[in-house]
Amino acid sequence: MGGVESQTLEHVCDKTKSTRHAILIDPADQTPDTAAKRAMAAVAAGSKMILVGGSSDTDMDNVNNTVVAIQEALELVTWASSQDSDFSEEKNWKVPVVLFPQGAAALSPAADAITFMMLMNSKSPRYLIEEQVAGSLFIKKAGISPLPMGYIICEPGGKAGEVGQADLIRPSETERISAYATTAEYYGFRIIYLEAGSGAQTPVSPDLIKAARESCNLTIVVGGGIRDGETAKAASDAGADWIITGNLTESFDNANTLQNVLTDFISKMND
Ligand code: 1GP
Repeated sequence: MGGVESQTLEHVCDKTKSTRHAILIDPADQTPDTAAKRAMAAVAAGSKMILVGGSSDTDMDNVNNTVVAIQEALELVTWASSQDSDFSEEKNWKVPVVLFPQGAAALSPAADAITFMMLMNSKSPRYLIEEQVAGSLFIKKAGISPLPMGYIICEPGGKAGEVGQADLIRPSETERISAYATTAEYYGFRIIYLEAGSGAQTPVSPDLIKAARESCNLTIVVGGGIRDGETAKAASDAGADWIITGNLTESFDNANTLQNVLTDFISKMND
């Protein structure tokens, strides 16, 4: 494991930062070019990670083409800004591009890292261990950094819950989420991702986030149905370290509009 790999894990698990925002780009929903434009707008707004993945219709081709397009755009703008006399670390464009895969058949060697996850409340061995075993040697060969993560799907769960055959966590099941968070820590995972499902009508409840926060020292990622800064702030106050938005990012075609929306989102989230 080289220095570059562990840098992404350090970046993601950096506890000195206030809650950070990341976007999720689904390669099945947009062309690589549009994905790259949206990623640039998000980074300009202050997003600190780009996740690439989806629950269905992703494959090696569309995932790789999307990751490559985003990496090229980031490299170009990083180089351009380093030529600028105002260049400072605060304006650092090189945020990690991280795979958030549906399985072993949708990976890209061009990614910096991968959420190497166990869908902890899946009823299927496929999502608990089999896809991970199937993808492990590809990940090793490509030199992609694995980010050890417990993925926990809460109600309503959406497509991720259906595809992953999850035994969903209900909003009142605080003890259950505490047990999952504790188990994730005991397994040596560094991150847990509390997922309500993309496009969820209700996001993961602050009570569940708080219960997870009080049960472990892991980095907590929260996503699914978060569309505004106020909702993100409630999740942040409850203990989330990262807020992910997918649909929100994909609802704007104009890069400037998207940048303004996300700038406002991040500012309200950290208010
Ligand atoms: C899905 O949590 C993410 O895995 C993002 O959800 O598309 O609802 O923002 P949204």
